[in-house]
Amino acid sequence: MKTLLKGGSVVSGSGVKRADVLMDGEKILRVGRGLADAADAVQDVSGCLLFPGFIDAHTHFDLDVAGTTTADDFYTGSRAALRGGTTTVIDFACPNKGETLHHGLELWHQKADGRTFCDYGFHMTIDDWNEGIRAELPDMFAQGVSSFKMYMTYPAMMIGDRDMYWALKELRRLGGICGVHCENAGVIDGMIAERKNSGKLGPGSHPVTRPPYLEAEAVSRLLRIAQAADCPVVIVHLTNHEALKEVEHARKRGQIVYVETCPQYLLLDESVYFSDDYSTAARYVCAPPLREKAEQEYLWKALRHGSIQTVSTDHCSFTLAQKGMGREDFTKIPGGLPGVETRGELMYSYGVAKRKLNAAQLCRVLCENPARLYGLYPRKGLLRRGSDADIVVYDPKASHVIRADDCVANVDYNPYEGFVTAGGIRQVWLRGRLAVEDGKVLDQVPQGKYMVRGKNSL
Ligand code: DUC
Ligand code: ZN
Repeated sequence: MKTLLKGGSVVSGSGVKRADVLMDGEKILRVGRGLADAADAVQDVSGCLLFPGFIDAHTHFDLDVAGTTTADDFYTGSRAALRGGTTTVIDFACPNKGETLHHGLELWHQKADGRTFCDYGFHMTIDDWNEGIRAELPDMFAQGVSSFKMYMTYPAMMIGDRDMYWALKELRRLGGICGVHCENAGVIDGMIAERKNSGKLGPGSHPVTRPPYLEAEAVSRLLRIAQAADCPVVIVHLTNHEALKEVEHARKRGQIVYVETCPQYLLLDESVYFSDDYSTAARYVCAPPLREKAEQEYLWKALRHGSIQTVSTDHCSFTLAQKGMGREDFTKIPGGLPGVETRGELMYSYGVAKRKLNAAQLCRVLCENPARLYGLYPRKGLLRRGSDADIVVYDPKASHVIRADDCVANVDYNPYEGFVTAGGIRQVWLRGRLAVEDGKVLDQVPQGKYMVRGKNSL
């Protein structure tokens, strides 16, 4: 079955050009003009932009956090992703300390296989370092896991400087890439204890105890460790200009450093934590926290200049009832925000329509760069002959208001409630099948495939 999307403009990381797209089964057969004769079915997408399916390289579905489990599992989270134009997610497999990487991978396959509406892959969390884990790494690559994650905070997952150094050295040898959560755990612990001792237990203490300079310190330390290991790294969910400065220093020294940020750091700010209403404040608790409003423009500028390469969501959703767990103690609020359903429209609306990010730059940060960085390119991340026919048909003339009630993620609030979009997603095609139309997920049964990923080519 050959389907033609006719009359649109195809967006790539290098520009926008008028072209039709002919799909044949799961793949793109041709991109060009005058292809109608070859098609069995034609869809008129005049006036629309055709993006490669968005890739969200940072989700947490079905993850146990702070004594509870994320509201979205692979079924609900990936359905929300697809509705938001994300045709591939890369989630973080997370073995507990003491467990093997293979156990973590098997567990994540159990959570995701047959239950995921979009295509998916896994990063592997390294929260221990020993000869057993070293020996497991080659088989991770063989099983399509070419990217890893380490934490410099959270006692359950953090790994010390020495082990991080050894792990990075080994990843360098094997050609892997590692994302790192950068915050200074020790000083944050000290600040939390002080806050608790003085009886300041509300959500307003959350940003105060995780200041931006302690993120910058961890970025700086990580980058020196990466220098010692001679290994490229990814700073995940970077939030502020001091942390960016540390990245610039390392790049000047000749290091390869990739940076990810998230819509919440581009569009929301810390003022929400100081609301008198607990529920209003708690719903925004995530780590690192939202920052001062002034930080947003630094991040947008870095996106325009290409010093930030990817925008992912860190989707880690909890219902308001779950967020209620920290009413007496802010450290018990499960950390994380939903975002997988709204990233594409928000980034177009507030980046392209309002902040001089152009469509090609948007394509780079949502599609092409994550595809290259995480070994999915050229199967994903671009629209050309032979690539998967994952396509977002974006109508720049549409507009709607973001409302939790309209969303399908399994969560009863939306951090972007009331935000107005510039344009909207009209259709989402997943490997040649129309999967979403006008906000409705058409697939009744999960169709997502596990992606065996190769190595970084960014
Ligand atoms: N930060 C969060 O807020 N939640 C999940 C993991 C993370 O790093
Ligand atoms: Zn995360």
